[in-house]
Amino acid sequence: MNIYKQILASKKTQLAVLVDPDKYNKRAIEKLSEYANKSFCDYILVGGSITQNYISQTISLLKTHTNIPIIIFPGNLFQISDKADGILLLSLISGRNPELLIGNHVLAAQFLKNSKIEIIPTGYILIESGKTTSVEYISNTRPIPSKKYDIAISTAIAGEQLGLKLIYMEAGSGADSTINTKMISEVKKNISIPLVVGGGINTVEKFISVKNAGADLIVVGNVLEKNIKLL
Ligand code: 1GP
Repeated sequence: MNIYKQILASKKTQLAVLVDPDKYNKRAIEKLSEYANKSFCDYILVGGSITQNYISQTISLLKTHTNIPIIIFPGNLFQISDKADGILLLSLISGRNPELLIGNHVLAAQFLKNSKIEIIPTGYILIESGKTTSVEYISNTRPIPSKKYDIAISTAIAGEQLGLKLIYMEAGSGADSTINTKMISEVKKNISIPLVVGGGINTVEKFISVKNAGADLIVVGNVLEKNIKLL
């Protein structure tokens, strides 16, 4: 299976469910898998801003309950594992923190080269969402202001020009508001690689508006920790 080809080939907006290993115990993982298997969940992302433990165990447990592709969404260097099917190799291109642009990638490079997991180079763009999010604080970077469309567009274009394969626009997990639909549609119009959008999408209505704005892949995490039935 090639995850990136699957993303490119999809004719519909796809859904990725985010699992933070710190927030899911064994029972919760079983339940999530049960719901994911009977819903339209296309991928499971595993990771979190400060998660350090259990990523391999979480992935292995998920794999005993589902065949949905598991992709690491690494919040830090502790979150790499060869148990997953793929990894979003994030470059935090909205920020100017060299460790998150290249430093950590150098440290992880040989491990990833020796593993069999699919590497998906991803331009990660933080957008301001009304309050300081964990990812903003931990990454020590400033998000792009929510109405600065030109900065977001140029950042996404630069990511594509650098050869990145996905653009992931992030409001931050549990964000008060999702990225506004004009920002999403303006960025989408200006790139030809798939656009991933996540952060604060906690109702069906918000999901549909992000979808209609042009997201190719939507990431939902926080709300499912509280109400898995929404899936
Ligand atoms: C966070 O975009 C993801 O990195 C998902 O956000 O947890 O708010 O759904 P939520």
